[in-house]
Amino acid sequence: MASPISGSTSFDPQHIRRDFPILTRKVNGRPLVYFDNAATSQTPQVVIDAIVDYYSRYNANIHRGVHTLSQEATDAYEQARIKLQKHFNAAKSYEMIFTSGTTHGINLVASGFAEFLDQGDEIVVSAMEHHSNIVPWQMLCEKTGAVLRVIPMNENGELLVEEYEKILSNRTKLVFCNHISNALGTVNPIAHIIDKAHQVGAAVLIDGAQACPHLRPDVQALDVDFYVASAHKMCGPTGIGVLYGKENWLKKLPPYQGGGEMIEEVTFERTTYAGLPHKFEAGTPNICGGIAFGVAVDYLNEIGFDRIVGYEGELLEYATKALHEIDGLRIYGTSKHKASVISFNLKGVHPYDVGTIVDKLGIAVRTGHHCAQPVMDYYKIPGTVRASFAFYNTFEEVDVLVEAVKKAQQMLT
Ligand code: 7TS
Repeated sequence: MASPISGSTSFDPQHIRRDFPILTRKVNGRPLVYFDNAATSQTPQVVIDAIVDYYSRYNANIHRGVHTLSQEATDAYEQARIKLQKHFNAAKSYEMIFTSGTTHGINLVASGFAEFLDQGDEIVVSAMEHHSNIVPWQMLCEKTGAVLRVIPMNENGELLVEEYEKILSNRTKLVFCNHISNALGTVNPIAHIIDKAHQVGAAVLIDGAQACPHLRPDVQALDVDFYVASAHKMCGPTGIGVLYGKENWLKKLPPYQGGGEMIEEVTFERTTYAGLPHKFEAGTPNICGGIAFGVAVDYLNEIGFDRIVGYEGELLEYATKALHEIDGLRIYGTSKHKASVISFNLKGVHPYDVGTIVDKLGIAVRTGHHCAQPVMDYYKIPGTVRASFAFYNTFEEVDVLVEAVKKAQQMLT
């Protein structure tokens, strides 16, 4: 299939690729084709520079020193929090809590909610959650006697919204759903999910790990109670993420960890906690990571999410069509509302074997259950091959993948 002209949305991926040093490397003697962006994205030079600059010029602990370096580091870290506030359109910068990533943010909320749940209360999750949005709620149910309910999905990988509405009742205390599924790429109707949950008085946490690389959520417009994301899927470093929480919820939730910097006053008899956001940020945080996260968000906004989503949509359409043409290839996740994630299998072939062969050809894809075993159980498969695209990928790279999958098929069947 002939590739369409790259940049038909006034987008020049070749120009953008120059920002990413890793994209020039070879793997197994071939140019790297990086299609594992849903696992982690690659890092542009500006973010690498910010990390080097921090450790070269102003590495110091924050919020505790009067010396210049400490003040510079504190300012840069707090500036990053403000960048995140603006990015997510939160009302207050202290509603943005730095975490180590999505998993940490979810666990922080789950552990705090133990105080608000009674026997028989209900927690609702979707059928297409990542394990990090299932296991913490199961642990919470064990601790509190609450019951986990599941929003089912259909063969296309779309949530059954009418079933969700039937599950909701005055017993529902919390609803959790991913904005975009990592295993299927489905973009879920979260505005509707949030609205319906609020009608029965339940709080909602949206897992934005897969959405934030592709779109810019407006937490006030969504009226969401909690929203979590990881920097490493947004061109930032690993080990840093953000939890947005509405001020009233964050005030009510107890701290997740005790330690330095999260207190107002400590005696051996009693401790009073610091205000937001420090109450949830015990100990020395990932200072450099926070600063670099802010730089990554600036970088994405400079490119512009409209352009990112437009171009990735073209890549998705092109790749879907080309892969469909391979006999015996099935794509899982065919919702009309999809991000640039394609999960597929070749008939009679284990996904791991496809992954191994395409790696030999320089292509990075993920294989396995993608930490979403219930999704795999639904389709009665052990896993899939998953190609996930970012704005720095090209149509030519899709062609390389399609040829490699054909080759794998010839070798394995
Ligand atoms: N939620 C979703 C929807 C995810 O896709 C992931 C990571 C997480 C939560 C956890 O994020 P973390 O940054 O705390 O690890 N997903 C994947 C993936 O699809 N392949 O590798 C990691």
